[in-house]
Amino acid sequence: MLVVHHLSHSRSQRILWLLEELDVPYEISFYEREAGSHLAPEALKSVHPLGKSPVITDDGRAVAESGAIVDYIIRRHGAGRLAPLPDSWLYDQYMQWLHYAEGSAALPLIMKGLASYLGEEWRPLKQRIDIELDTHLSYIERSLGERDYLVGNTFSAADVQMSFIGELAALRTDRSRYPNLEAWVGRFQCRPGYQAAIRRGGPYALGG
Ligand SMILES: N[C@@H](CCC(=O)N[C@@H](CS)C(=O)NCC(=O)O)C(=O)O
Repeated sequence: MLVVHHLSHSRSQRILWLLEELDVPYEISFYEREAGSHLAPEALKSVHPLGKSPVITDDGRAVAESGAIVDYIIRRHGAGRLAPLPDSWLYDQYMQWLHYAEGSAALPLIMKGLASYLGEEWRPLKQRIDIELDTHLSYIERSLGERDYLVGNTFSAADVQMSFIGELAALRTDRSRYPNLEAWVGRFQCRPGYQAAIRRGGPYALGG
């Protein structure tokens, strides 16, 4: 049985969502963030040395890092759903979004959260982060253009992987400056699979 090691209010929400979209059976092992630090509890390190979420176990083996987990679930349990055909150009675009979410787009969002602890003398760094943030959100905004979803205008696992970026953007900037992105977030949050994942995994509120 596939087990999602689910940290409250975290990126593992999107793994629950993907499994709900695919209707793949799974169990949840719940972990609460530490009071004060909001870090993951030590117990997650017994699943994977990083002690981060998401991490899944399937047939006793652990897979960490959300892009790799999404790819694993699609390949092993997707039965051809929620991803383009592997030999198509759309698949190359799909793969780009899968890597881009955590490899590039997440960085300024995470940095901006951490930089909020720094004083006024760090203003040049904060300005640089804001420029980077706008570069990435503008790119997503343009890519969405007139489309409803990121790859070929069809909902795919790339939208699931990128969802954290769209959601966290609301906390880090005025997201309404990116209307296509804002509409895309509203669209995917209405999906029955997204709602089912919240019912099963518990409340999901990004912060910090
Ligand atoms: N790039 C990793 C990021 C993993 C990560 O940092 N997860 C956060 C939750 S959103 C976490 O586990 N934070 C708790 C901690 O660092 O102790 C992924 O996408 O899986």
